[in-house]
Amino acid sequence: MHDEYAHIKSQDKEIYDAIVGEQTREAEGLELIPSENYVSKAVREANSSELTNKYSEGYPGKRYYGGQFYTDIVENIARDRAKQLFNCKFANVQPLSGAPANVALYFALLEPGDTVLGMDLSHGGHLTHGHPVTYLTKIFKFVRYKMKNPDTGEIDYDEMLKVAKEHKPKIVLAGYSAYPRELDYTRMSSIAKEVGAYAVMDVAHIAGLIAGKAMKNPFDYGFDVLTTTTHKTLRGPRGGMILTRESEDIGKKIDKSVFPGFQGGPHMNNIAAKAIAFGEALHPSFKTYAAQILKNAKAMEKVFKDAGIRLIAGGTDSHLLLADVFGSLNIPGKEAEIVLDEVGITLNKNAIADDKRGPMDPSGIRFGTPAITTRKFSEKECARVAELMIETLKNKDDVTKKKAIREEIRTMCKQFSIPEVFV
Ligand code: DSN
Repeated sequence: MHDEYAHIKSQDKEIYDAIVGEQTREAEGLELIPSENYVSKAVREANSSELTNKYSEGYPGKRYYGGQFYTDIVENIARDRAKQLFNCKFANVQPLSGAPANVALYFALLEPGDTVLGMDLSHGGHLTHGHPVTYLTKIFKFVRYKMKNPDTGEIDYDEMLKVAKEHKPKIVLAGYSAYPRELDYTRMSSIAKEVGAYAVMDVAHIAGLIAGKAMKNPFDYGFDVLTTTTHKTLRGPRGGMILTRESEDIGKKIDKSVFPGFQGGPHMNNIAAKAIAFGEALHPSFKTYAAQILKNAKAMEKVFKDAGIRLIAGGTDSHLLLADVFGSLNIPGKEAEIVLDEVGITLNKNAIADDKRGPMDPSGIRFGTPAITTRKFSEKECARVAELMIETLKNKDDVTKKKAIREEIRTMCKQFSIPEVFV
């Protein structure tokens, strides 16, 4: 099993041990962090290929260094597959991850001092959507909209329009890292048009669900730009990407902003891995995978609801759930994360809407189904995992009970080993 790392083993024992440790942790535990997944062996092979040796500043056909015959092939394929997946006309596949993709996009479309209208961070927005700890807030202005009611998840579109009219943003931004509902894209893009802004969505969390046609594609409802990571539901290597529905003009600005505006040489090994993952996502089986992610999340939602545990937004339309464990079980998010880790379930503590507790020990936990669905869990196993989560939390000090749960999870993991081939 570990022979694939024979060279690391003979050369660098410390790193070898850490890699094998991680390999075992992933094999023997359940990954419920909704932004994580398992990639295919083909994706991992591309990531460790000779392409890591090559500098390729520029774009296919227009590079600054020689020797680009094969890198151009790889990047063109990645771009074409991305456009096909998201039904759009332009793709830049060079962003090193989601945060750099968002920063490059802001600099492509905005001037210093311009305004972005995004989701309130405590209601599910992301750091790069204007958290005060980021440098972005020194350059651009960020104004907010929220959910109207955290128990239904409905976005306050009237407030969004009001704030948009008042602040005249250049970007109306959708897309969240802790919000589980479908959006009214038509309403959002019309608000953007009304104030002369670009409608942009950071689809990082749900990119695979859009590509797999399990959730709506914002481009079909008037959105101009999507940014994303490639490693969450899309099940590719860690990385980012920017897509635009039509405009050649925006595309040119984005290319210039990613390179030379913001990044240096693209990571061509990673772009090859993206191309392979996009190829997998174009395969018909990916639609089945995406649909199953949603069914599995619904199965977990039912168990939590039946147990009377409050779910933010009242449940989920996507791959993720956010449970108010402090409000419902009097267990802080941090403790819940630790206790569940002890039985082999990895998830993350997370702030809930208008959380009274601090970000390092918030009221909620966030979890989801992309990785366990890759493992071929169906609704039955997901419901059982949800039951085990609740049982663990309710018996957090019962060592014997937790040991039994750990064993049950180990057995499930053996039965559903992590696959290496998806198509
Ligand atoms: N860290 C990612 C997540 O877990 O949602 C977002 O960048």
